[in-house]
Amino acid sequence: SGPKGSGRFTPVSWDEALDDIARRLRKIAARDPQAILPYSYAGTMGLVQGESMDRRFFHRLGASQLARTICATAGAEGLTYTLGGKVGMKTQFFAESKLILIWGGNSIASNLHFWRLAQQAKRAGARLVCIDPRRTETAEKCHEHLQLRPGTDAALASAIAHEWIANDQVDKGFLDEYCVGYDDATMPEELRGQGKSYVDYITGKGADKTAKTPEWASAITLVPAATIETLAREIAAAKPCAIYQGKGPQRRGNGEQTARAICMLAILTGNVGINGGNTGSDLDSYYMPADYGIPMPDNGVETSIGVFTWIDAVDRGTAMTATRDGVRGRDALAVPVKFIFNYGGNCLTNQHHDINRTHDILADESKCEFIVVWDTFLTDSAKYADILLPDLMAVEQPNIVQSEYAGNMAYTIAGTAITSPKFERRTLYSTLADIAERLGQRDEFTEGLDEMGWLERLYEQGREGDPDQPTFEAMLEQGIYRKQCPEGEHVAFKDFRDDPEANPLDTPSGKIEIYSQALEEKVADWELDDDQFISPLPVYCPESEGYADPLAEKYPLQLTGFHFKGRCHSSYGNIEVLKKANPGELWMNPLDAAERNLADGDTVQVFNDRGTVEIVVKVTPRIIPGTVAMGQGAWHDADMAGDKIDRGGCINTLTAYKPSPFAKANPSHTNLVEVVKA
Ligand SMILES: Nc1nc2c(c(=O)[nH]1)N[C@H]1C(S)=C(S)[C@@H](COP(=O)(O)OP(=O)(O)OC[C@H]3O[C@@H](n4cnc5c(=O)[nH]c(N)nc54)[C@H](O)[C@@H]3O)O[C@H]1N2
Ligand SMILES: Nc1nc2c(c(=O)[nH]1)N[C@H]1C(S)=C(S)[C@@H](COP(=O)(O)OP(=O)(O)OC[C@H]3O[C@@H](n4cnc5c(=O)[nH]c(N)nc54)[C@H](O)[C@@H]3O)O[C@H]1N2
Ligand SMILES: [Mo]
Repeated sequence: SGPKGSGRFTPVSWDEALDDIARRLRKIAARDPQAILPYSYAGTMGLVQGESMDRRFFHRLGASQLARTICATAGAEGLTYTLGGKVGMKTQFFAESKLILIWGGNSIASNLHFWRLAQQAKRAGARLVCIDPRRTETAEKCHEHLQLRPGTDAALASAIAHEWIANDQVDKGFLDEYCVGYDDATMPEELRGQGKSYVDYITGKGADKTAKTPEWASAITLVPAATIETLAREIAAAKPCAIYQGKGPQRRGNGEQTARAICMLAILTGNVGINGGNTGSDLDSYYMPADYGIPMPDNGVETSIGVFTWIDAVDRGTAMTATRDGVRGRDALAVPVKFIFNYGGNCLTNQHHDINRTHDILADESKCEFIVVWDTFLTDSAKYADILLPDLMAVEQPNIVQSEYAGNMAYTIAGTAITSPKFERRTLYSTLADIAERLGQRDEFTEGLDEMGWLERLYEQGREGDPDQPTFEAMLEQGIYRKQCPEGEHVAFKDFRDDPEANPLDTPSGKIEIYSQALEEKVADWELDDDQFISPLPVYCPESEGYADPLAEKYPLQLTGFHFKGRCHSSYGNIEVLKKANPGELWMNPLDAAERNLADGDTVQVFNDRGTVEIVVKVTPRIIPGTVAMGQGAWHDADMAGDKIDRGGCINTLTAYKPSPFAKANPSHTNLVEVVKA
């Protein structure tokens, strides 16, 4: 192949390719198998596609592993300390809600399951309020839309809390019985009387001596103080009230804190665990009782790192530590990554941050020695492959897929190939079996089964957990099997609300931890940058590269992203008809456009120290002044041997590789840029 990123390849036969892959695997495994990183992604799923079979193959080799998913890492990790690991483990019933806040989620474009529930509530009389820097498709359909400056949600939440505390509107009974750290009386004993409780923070008796008044928040969020006061009154009066938190607010440099701060509003009003209320976090779905688990050999690896930090494992390797980089299971990473197997993902470059930086790291072949990419399209990530393998499309191979994010209706889909394989493309499983053969492990990997054999075995095993499930043959015939959550919709945390002694949360105290001592202890010896911050309380902290960062003098516009209606990430981003219907655009407020002499439809350059994107500007009051926005997932299109200007409009040319403080998650929506006419 040509240089990394060039996209030039020389055709070889499957035998040559597989011989080469097997030889490299053998060589690297002999040195240390943990230098091998299987990095499969969200492109495809199921029992014989997706990451399951490749995990089985690589676990046997002793390859390394990544922890957690990329979608809501910061939020989920943060909330674990407040609400425990059960967060969002249930769906939620909104029909009784009087008021629903849709906070940083564009559910019409990206999460229809929630929108269905919100509409049911709306028809029954609920008021919908959307909180987003953009007037999204969802905001258009709500009764009210509050535009705030991105990354400042925790300040807004704190000011609402301030109003309730000042006007005696919190649910004190709930806070006393179910929570730790609201006021001195519910603080851990040794911490009382030190100004460390949540009330102390809000009322200005804490370390920063600042009352979190609506005026204070207004200067930060750009939401008028009177609007904050009205919203506070409205939430307090609406019983029950639900706060649905999308993934936008937590996909940021201060995401862990923000997710916790928004949940405080549900906690303070005692809306947790009741019909029509919720925890203030995201939703989850009902899953099939059947367990189709693929037998996974033990890879004997003790460490894992956050999925976003894979590039550090290439670049800095064993310099990655527990207290600086969040390495789990050991003080430091044992071995740097030397071999990447990227299947069904565009996360080497297009979907990962700071593409130009990643390009330089991957181009240095003394770091990562070998990359295999396996996709159905020539994506930007594919251009970094040493060997690029063509897959069959999902509909061209047999598979069984279990439900994802399907709300209260779980499903299983079974399918057989609709055509015979065309051209030289091959399936993952049969090819892994051929590589295993070259490593002398075919029988251990396949157990003598082909794809249909595995599907039947795993499906039948799952049937033991769900007697209603049709037989394998009937399933192949009918294609889809659905199962309604037996309780209709769950009420999340209801068991805890009904009997907190018998059903404690899995936080250290068993209660909701507004003040988290566990978090405080965990990070006591962590090394953070000066502009990063972790607090045991859900406080507002400015973001690194937020509006208040001194860098804003050079790059005065905040750039925030969103999941786009015209694509699923980068998937379908190359389909011309979809691009025509959903053009890639940079949203900019008329005030910011006037300052820069820009008109709607102009081609502009969006840039910062990391790179430059060329894109068409959409001048619209639907975005708050001072902030610009573009959908994530557009196909990166730059001459990487030349000017590196990305004419495809991919936001990850501009995003920072700066893992969030303690989840070490992707701060995708937190960036500073400037914009000029191209
Ligand atoms: N800036 C920014 N970056 C982000 C995000 C953000 O909000 N902002 N969001 C992040 C999130 S939440 C996610 S989940 C990730 C998603 O990132 P990815 O998982 O990389 O998602 P896609 O870009 O859709 O890439 C899926 C790939 O799988 C391929 N594929 C599809 N079907 C098949 C198949 O049958 N076989 C094979 N072999 N390949 C197939 C597609 O062609 C595509 O290249 O992006 C993350 N990146
Ligand atoms: N059509 C489509 N649907 C998808 C996807 C897709 O790519 N395309 N991806 C899927 C996946 S894997 C995921 S993870 C989900 C993600 O789905 P969402 O939860 O919708 O996540 P985002 O699009 O990142 O952010 C949601 C909203 O947050 C806003 N936002 C950004 N920053 C802030 C902030 O600081 N404060 C507030 N209040 N709002 C902010 C954005 O403007 C956006 O409207 O969507 C899934 N659904
Ligand atoms: Mo995601």
